Amino acid sequence: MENTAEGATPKLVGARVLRREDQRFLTGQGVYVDDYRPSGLLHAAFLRSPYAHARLGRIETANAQAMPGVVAVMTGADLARVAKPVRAKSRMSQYRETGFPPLALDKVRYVGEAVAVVVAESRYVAEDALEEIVVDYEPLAAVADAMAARASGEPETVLLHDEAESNVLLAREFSQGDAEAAMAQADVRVRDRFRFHRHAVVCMENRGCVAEFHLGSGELTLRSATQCPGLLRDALADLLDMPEHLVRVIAPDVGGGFGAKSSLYPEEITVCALARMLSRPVKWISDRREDLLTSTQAWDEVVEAELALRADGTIIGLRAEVTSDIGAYSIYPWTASVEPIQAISFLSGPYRVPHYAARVRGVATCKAPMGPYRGVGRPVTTFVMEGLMDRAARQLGMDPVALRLHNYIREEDFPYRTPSGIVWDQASLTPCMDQAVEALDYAGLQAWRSQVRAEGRWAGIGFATYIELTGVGSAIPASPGASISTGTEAAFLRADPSGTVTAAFSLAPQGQGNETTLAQVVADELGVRLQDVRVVCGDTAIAPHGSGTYASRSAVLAGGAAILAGRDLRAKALQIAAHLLEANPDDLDLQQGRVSVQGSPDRGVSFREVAQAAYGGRRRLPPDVEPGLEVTRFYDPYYGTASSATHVVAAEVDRETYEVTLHRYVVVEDCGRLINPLIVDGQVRGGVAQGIGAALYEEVIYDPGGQLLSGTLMDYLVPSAAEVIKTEIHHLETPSPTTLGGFRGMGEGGTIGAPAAIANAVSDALSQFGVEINEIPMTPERLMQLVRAESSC
Ligand code: MCN
Ligand code: SMO
Repeated sequence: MENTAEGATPKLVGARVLRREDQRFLTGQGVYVDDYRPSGLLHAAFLRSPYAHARLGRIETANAQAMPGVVAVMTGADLARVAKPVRAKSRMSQYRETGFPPLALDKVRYVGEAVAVVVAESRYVAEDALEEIVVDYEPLAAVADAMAARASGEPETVLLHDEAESNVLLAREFSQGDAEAAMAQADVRVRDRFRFHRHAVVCMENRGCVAEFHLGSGELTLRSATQCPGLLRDALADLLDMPEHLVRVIAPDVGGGFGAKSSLYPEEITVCALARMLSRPVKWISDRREDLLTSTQAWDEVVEAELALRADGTIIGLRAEVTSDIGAYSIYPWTASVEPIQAISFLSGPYRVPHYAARVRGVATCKAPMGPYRGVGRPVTTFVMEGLMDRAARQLGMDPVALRLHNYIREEDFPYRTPSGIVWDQASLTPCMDQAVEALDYAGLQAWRSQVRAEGRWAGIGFATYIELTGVGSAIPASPGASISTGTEAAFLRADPSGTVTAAFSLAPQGQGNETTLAQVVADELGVRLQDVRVVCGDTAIAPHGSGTYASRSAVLAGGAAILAGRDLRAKALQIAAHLLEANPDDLDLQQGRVSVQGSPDRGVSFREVAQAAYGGRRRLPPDVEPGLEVTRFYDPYYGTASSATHVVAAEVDRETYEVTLHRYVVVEDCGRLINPLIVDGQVRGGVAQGIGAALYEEVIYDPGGQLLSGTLMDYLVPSAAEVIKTEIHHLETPSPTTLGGFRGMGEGGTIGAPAAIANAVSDALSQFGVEINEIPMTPERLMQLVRAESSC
C-alpha cells in the first residue's frame, strides 16, 4: 500500500509513505549550495599541487593580485595567521597526531592539495589568476605504496610528516584467546591475501560552500554541502577562534554524501577565513576533477587473513594482518583511524570466533586523505570473512549455506561480545539466511547454475552475511578523547498557535528521506496529521545541538529524540486540553490532530485550539502549566544496536569478455522496526548499487609517482542503471531490544554486503579453474588473468 494521501493512516510508522522531499527534488526546486547567490558574492578558486610530494619554496602572487577583478590572494602562510591548522585528535595509544594545514605550509603531500586561493569577482577571473601564481616546488620522492612504506623495521627514507617520525600513523591490535594454538589444532586452515582497492566517493553534487560574515553582528554563516553541520560549527569556531554562538552552519539540500561530506575540509575553513577578512560572501564550488582529486577516498586495504576450522566446520580461530593506505592526512574529526580500526574490529563478522588475533597499520601515502565511505571498514571485512568462509566450505566439501548456519552467533548467544569488544544486542542471522534460501528457491537456483554450466558457461552463486553496529551512542566515541560528541542527537518540536508543528534536527540528510521518516515518527507520537509536521534539518541556528547524518544513526538517534519530544509535547497538549474540556488528562486521546474524551467521542477539541490556548494567556491554561507548546529532548542510545542481512547473488562471467553479469540479487535484512519500508528499500537498492560499483568497476588509480590516473568519470567507472540489477528485498522486523522505538540503522548495509556476495558468486562461477577472488574490483582484465594463470598451471 503506497500512502499518497498524507495523514490518511493513523499509524504512520511502518507505512510506505512517499518521500515528501521528492516533490521539490523531482521538480527542480531543491536548493543546493550553488543556488545560493547573495549580493556582493565573490568566488574562490584554489591553486592545487601538481606534485605528489614537494617542498614549498617561494610563492609569487603579485601578478595574480594585480589582475582586474581579483580581490585577494592567500597562501598558507597568510592563512596560518587567521586560522589554526586542523589536528585530528585521538587518545588511541598507537596513533600519531599530525597537522593538516588548510593551505599547504612547508610541503605538499598529494596531487591536488590546496596551495593558494584566489578570490575574485567571478570564478573565471579567479581561475585565470591561478595561472599567474608562480610556486617554487622542490620535488621529493613520492610515497605511493602503503605496503612498501610499511616494510617493517626499516628506517623510512621518505617521511611524509616529519613530526610523526614514521609513515605509520596508527597501529592497533586485538586479540582474544590463543589464535596461534587454534591454528595449530585446526583440521582445516584457509588463508589468502585480500586486496580491496582504493575507491572514490562519487556524489551527484560535488562539494562546495559559501561563507558570509556579518560585520554588524559578527556572525559567520557557512552554507556547505556537508553531512555534519554540527561538527563543522564546533570545529570552525575553534579553528577561527570565534565564539561558537557566532558561528552558524547550514547544510541546504545536499546531493549525496556517502561519507565523503562528513569531514571538515580545507576549502571550508579557507572560505570562512576569507569571508571574515573581506566582509563579503565567498563561494567555492568544486568541479568534478577537483572532487575526484581532493574529496576523501575510501577502503584501500590489504588483508592477510587465515581461518581455522574443525573437520565438522566449526570455526576455532581467525588471524589477520591489515595494512591500510590512509593517504596524506588524518582527516577531522574522524582521524585516519576511521577505516582501519573498523577493519579489524568487525572482521569476525556474524560468526562465533573464540580465538582471534588481528593487527592493523595505517600508513600515510601521497594520495588524497582516506575517509569514511558507506559501510566504513565493513565492505572490506565482509569481503574477507565471507571469502574465507567459501574457501573453507569448498575445502570441507560443505554447502556454503550449511557452513554459515553452523557458525552464526545463535539467538541464545546474544548479547554477544565480539573478540574486539563490541557487543551485539541481538540480530537475526539464521532467520535472514533461512528466509534468503526460501526466497531464492535455492534448489531451483542450483538447477539454473547446473544448466548454465552444462552449456559450457560460467555461472555461480554467492552468499554474504554481515552484522553491523548502527545507531551508536556515547559509549563508543568516533575518535576517543577528541572533544566532539557523536553519541547524541536531539529533537526540537514547536507547535505554532495554528496547530502546525515544526520539528528541527541537527541532522543533514543527503537523500536518505529523513524529512519524511522523522515527520512520520513525530506525527505518530504527538497524534497529529503528517501534513501538519514540517521537518527542518541541518541549520545549527535552529536545531538543537547535534552533529549530522552519518554512521546509519539518524533513525535510531533522531528517531529516539523525536519519540521523546513527541511524547512530552503530547502530554502537555493533553494537560491543556483537559483544562479546556474540564476532563481528566488520563481520559483523553490525541489522534490525527484531535483530542477526544474516551467514551464520549463527540466531546473534544482540536489540536489547533489546544495550541491557541497554549499561547493565549493564563486564563486558558491550567494553573500550574506554563505557556507555550515546545520542547527539546536529547537521546543517547549508548551502545547502539546490531543490524544484519544476507545477500545472495547469482552471476555469470562471460567466457569471451570476462564481463560479469548479475542474474539475481536477493537481500533479506533486519533493521528492526521499520519507519518507512519504501525508504528502506530505496536505501538498500542504492547501497547495493554502490556495492556493485565497488565489486566490478570502480578503482582509484595513482601511478608510482603519485599522479591520479582516474581523475575523470571517463576513467573512474561508476555503474549506470544498465549495470544495476533490480534487488529483491525482504524484511525481517525484529525490534531492537536496546533502542527507543526498536529501530536499527541500515543506510550503509547494501554496500557492506554486495562486494562480498558478488565476489563469492564469481569465485563460484570460476571454481572449475580453482580461481578464488581476492581482489576488488573484479575487472574483466583481472578475471582474465586469473583464469589464464590457473588454466596454464
Ligand atoms: N529507516 C527506516 N527504518 C529503519 C531504519 C531506517 O525507515 N528501521 C530510514 C531512516 O529514517 C532514513 C533511512 O532509512 O530515512 C536511513 O536511515 P539510517 O540507517 O538511520 O541512516 P542515516 O539516515 O543516518 O543515513 C546515513 C547513511 C550513511 S552513513 C551513508 S554513507 C549513506 C546512506 O545513509 N549515504 C547516503 N544512505 C544514503 N542515501 C543517499 N541517498 N545519499 C547518501 O549520501
Ligand atoms: S560513510 Mo556514512 O556517512 O557513515
